Amino acid sequence: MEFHAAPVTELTSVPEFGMHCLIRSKIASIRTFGAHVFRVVAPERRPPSSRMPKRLTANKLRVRVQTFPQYPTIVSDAIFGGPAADPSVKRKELRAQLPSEREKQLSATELNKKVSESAASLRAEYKDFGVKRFLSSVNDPSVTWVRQVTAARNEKMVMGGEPRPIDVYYLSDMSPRNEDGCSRSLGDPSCTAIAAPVPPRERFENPRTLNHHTMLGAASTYEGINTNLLYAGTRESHFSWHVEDSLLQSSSYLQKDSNKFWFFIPAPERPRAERVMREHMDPAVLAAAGGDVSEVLAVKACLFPATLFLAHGVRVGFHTMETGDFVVTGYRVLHSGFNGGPNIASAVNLACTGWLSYAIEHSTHWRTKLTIHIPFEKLLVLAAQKLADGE
Ligand SMILES: O=C(O)CCC(=O)C(=O)O
Repeated sequence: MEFHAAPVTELTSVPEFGMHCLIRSKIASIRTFGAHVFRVVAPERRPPSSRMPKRLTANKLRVRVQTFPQYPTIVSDAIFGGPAADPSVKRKELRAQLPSEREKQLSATELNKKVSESAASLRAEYKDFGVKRFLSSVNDPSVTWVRQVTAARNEKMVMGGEPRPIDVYYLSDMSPRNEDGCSRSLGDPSCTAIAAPVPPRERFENPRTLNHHTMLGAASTYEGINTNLLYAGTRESHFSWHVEDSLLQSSSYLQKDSNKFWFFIPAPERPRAERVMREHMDPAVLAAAGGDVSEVLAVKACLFPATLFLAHGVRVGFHTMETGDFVVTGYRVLHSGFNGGPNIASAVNLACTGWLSYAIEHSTHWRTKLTIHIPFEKLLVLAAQKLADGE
């Protein structure tokens, strides 16, 4: 079985009133393939880029520090021939069993230096870097945490083998500058109740306008959901398997430079994919998550190789994202991927009425848990009002 290619529609321009109509026209394709790609071929037709926030030289940036090969922790010991977890041993809570999200505060100068050192080490060590190398390095046993039991019968994690992982820096989830005038970012002057007039062209041409016409356009501001965030990728930086908050659709636009590589699991394949994860996940981790795979996924630390799903009969989509591509993932579509080198992407969530059934399911599942609850009932009423007003 092979990855299926996500379908690509070539565009000669971004439609004046945003892309939501185009996206809606491809809903069936998104459901089948997990994602649909809109490629704005001509550079001069592409929307203007969102820009990184201005910063003073002294300002520190919050940078995610990853490794290549990645630290996997949540696969079953059985994968590497280890003993099964001992149920009598005291376990930590879920987050403590997963790789700690390493972060560093770096100035732009420090970051640039680290990124070039990292790229040089990676080039020296992995000349053949690409999709194949990435997939074979996910859950590489030489960088696997091994469980050890202390005298007090507690469990601790130590690194197995003699790993030589290289630090990789990912500047992700960055709020862009507000000057775009799309009124969706906190602090944007037009985010106030009485918005300052903004030239329509500026709005419509910007990738951030994607959700102005979707149900989320009527929602209050949820930073990173209906405001876009920027992702400054570096060689070998990755994003783990996850679904979007509130099971929303996502749209990621590659503004410039190196390719981003994506894997998608279409929504109908989700139960099968969850079964594969459940079977290969460390039982202790799963137990800490109350047996709920979505709880583990929510921590965004799952690094199963996409080929594992393929090998178990799950349909998996793949796409090599180029500059000018909008990758739109469907509701509740699991996706993961990595960056081939330095690049900048801008991503935002969106929701059409098809989202409602997912919103109900999501709120039922997460009702008692700490997460963002988008008041979908209110959005439904607002959407109905808009319709009644002929908008
Ligand atoms: O580019 C990234 O790191 C995250 C991509 C993603 O998951 C999305 O845009 O939905």
